[in-house]
Amino acid sequence: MVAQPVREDKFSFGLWTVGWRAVDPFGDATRPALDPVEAVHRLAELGAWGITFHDDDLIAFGSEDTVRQRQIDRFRAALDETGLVVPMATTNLFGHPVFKDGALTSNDRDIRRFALRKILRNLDLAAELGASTYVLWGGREGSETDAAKDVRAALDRYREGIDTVAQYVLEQGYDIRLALEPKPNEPRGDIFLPTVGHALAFIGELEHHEMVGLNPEVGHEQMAGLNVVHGIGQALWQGKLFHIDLNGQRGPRYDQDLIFGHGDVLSSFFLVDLLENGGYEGPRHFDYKPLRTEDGTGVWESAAANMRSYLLLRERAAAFRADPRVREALAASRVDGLAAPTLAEGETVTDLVADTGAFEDFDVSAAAKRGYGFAALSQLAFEHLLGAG
Ligand SMILES: [Mn+2]
Repeated sequence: MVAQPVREDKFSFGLWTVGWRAVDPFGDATRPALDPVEAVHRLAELGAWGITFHDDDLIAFGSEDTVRQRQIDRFRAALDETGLVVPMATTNLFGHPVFKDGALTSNDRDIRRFALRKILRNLDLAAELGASTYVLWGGREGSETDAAKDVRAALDRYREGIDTVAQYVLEQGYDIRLALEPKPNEPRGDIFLPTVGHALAFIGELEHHEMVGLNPEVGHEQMAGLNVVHGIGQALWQGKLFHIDLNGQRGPRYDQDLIFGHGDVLSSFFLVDLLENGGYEGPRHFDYKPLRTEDGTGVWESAAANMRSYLLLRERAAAFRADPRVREALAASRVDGLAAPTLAEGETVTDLVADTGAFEDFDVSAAAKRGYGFAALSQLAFEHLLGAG
């Protein structure tokens, strides 16, 4: 019997996920609009802990101040009633036609200034609602033709934009960290900061790099054909996993935003194992889209399915780690051996050169013959994943 989701699991959902009306490039909406207040209540009933939003998910673009305030008040009242928290917020810098050539990297300076103001206004709201992470996904930051962009200038402006937002957070004294979300393509033909690796390298160039990390999305790395477990592992290693978007994706194709686990299930298993054992304590945030075929019932069933998938995988990963056969297989595969530094304590490179056992007298053919037993280890993981462990 799988555990039911509880607040301590830190499951959160974007308002735009359950609220997606299923408009796609080929067809109209298949579902009516969802009131954010209803989303808060339904998610709380299902056992979620948090809800996140883009400014425009909560308040329609261009709303008058009184309308905006009324929406915020209704939303806040629903949060107070249910105890749901807002751990993260973000800005929609992709929906309105004004952002068709990007926001922070639009060739049009006035649009870049407008985009910054749009971010700062929603940052104030995020702080007011208690968010500790502010995500920046640059969906329109990119191009379809290399003639359209000076990439180095675009990165200068991208850096300037993030530095300006970080400066504002510091000046306002907000307890908020920024998290960049990489994606290789869609909606732009090519998006800047396409992968975890690109974004990590970019962060190193920022003035306030210490307060900027990542919000990687499972499907986005997989769209680029990359191993998301390795990407998340490196983000953790660099202390930059500030937030995460969990979902499913079947290889390099359009962004599917499937239910978590409904894409590469083995990768999902190892990802949960990593998150649970790798020191990540942030939200388990689902950025998925209920299938276009679903009605209202299907929307909430799919929301529950994300949490259930995570809990099942967490249970299977724990069983995998606790199995004595797995421990033996890990030892036989020398997985722990990788944790031992390659040079001895105090050993210098000169000492290494003087060590004939490391080279001149090293039995290369014997070492080359030894198998690693990874097949057996991998099969044990697979069997635990299927509940056969
Ligand atoms: Mn996605």
